Amino acid sequence: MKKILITGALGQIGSELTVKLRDIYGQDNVIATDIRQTNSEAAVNGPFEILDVMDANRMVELAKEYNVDTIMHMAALLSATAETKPVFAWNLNMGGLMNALETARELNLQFFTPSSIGAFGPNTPKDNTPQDTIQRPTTMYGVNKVAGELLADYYFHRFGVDTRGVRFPGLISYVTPPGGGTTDYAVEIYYEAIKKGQYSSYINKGTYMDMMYMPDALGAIIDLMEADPSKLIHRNAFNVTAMSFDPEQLAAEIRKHIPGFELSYEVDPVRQAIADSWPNSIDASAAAEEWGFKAKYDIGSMTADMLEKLKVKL
Ligand code: AKB
Repeated sequence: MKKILITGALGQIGSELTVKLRDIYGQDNVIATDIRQTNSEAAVNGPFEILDVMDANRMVELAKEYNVDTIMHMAALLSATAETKPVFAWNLNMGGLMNALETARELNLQFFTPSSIGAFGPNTPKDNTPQDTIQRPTTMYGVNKVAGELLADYYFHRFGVDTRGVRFPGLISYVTPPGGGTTDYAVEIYYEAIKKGQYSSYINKGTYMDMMYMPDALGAIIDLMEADPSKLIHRNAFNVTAMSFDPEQLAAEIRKHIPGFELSYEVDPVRQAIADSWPNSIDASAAAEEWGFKAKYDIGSMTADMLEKLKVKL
């Protein structure tokens, strides 16, 4: 991994991933692409190109022009948005992925794309969800993610493309807000805690979901991409997680720093149903065994860092 093209580089993961990869591999060796340009660090601090992931020709042309050896496909619609626009979600999530896989096949590139805990469904074992288990998701996002895991496996077995991926839990960061996800409450709560001292959660108390702080997510991507391929048994869908909590537990952590913080509920039935269909906690032992995955942040250290950084930002 020496020269990398990233799709969706101005999204929640992409904006921080681009900056981190530029620190490691050099500013000119990470080509950020997105459907729109902003003045964020990822867009101005190195090569940036406009790319609609539905445009297969431009994707290949850019990969050729910059002579990249790796493609990281991050552009996707998240779970809650996908539920409101299922046909568009299918077209974008699957069309973009196929274009990225084809680009990798044609140019012999290493390939990364994230799957998600959304690839599990209501009949998946809910606690300590195994790496290999039942996957019958009931959301369009989940259908996309399972199909994506299988496609990435297919491109490895059929064409020898060096495809790799993880199943991310909810990702929490103070840099770029997420958009359209089910786990986003766990980011919004920090902003509102600082701004208003209170938060009304659309996810109900007692709803446990896996979460991870962004520095651990970036570390997981880089470690997996650098991992010895002969050690990888699963390749495209490693369970990774750092913690599992419900809104009450997160609020209790926030109160250690903002004692008067108040949490109330206004449950959104759509996002609650999605959350109810996902695991409470997943087992990341395959990632630990095959490429040494280990998260550094827990709910306490993440909350302390989030609040410190957001206080400065806000
Ligand atoms: C979402 O909530 O849609 C994402 C995810 C868990 O994949 N954060």
